[in-house]
Amino acid sequence: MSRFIVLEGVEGAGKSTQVRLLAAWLTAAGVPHVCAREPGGTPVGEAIRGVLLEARELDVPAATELFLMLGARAAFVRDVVRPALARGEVVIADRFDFSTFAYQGYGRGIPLEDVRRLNEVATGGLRPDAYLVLDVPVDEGARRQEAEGKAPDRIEAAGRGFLERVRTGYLELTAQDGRAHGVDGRGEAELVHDRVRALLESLFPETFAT
Ligand code: T5A
Repeated sequence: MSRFIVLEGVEGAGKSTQVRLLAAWLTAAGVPHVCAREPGGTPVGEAIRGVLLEARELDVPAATELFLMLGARAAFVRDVVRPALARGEVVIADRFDFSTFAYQGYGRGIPLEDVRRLNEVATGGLRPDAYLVLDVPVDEGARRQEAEGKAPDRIEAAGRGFLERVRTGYLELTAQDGRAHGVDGRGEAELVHDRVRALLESLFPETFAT
């Protein structure tokens, strides 16, 4: 049965790692699925990603950042998410609209009601079945990225205060939304995977119970 599952969290929380582990589990279980990241997931989305993240020299106003994120999302919803759900597949997304609420809303300070309203235009009202919000302290995420040797992208380079606001945003968004579930992102990746799996099995047994 089709499901739209989103992994969210601060930088280095382990989203991409958990998407990979989930995909391997679904493949082994014979569950048809697609995985994609945001911003990105489509040719136009990946082009927007290049502007948003890699062009560190650009002075990008917060509203421009918001509109570009949403521009990428509109293509992602139309070309990746809706077709996969229509085929009866599971969609695993590495970030979706909680990222916009947390980064452009809480982080950049754009009023949340404006972000939500504009996001609605990009998604056409499509909502995930569940958000799994991986939580790690900002320092832990930064340590992991450093260990990986990954240079901070334009948004990560906004500084620690910004990332702390983003984390606070995630915690508040999770507490306010019945579809959002906090997952402790600390500990070995396999241990976090066990938590993610147990949660999905309890939420959607018809799709995820093996
Ligand atoms: N953005 C995005 C917005 O501002 N608004 C939006 O609307 C959207 C959609 C995207 C950027 O765009 C912003 C947010 C971001 O700044 P990104 O590269 O897609 O950038 O996202 P990042 O969070 O920066 O990606 P990371 O790869 O850094 O973080 P992940 O995916 O959370 O972490 P992951 O899995 O790659 O792991 C990072 C490192 O930690 C290790 C991994 O092996 C890797 O080396 N690791 C662990 N180490 C120890 N214990 C564990 N449990 C571990 N899990 C992973």
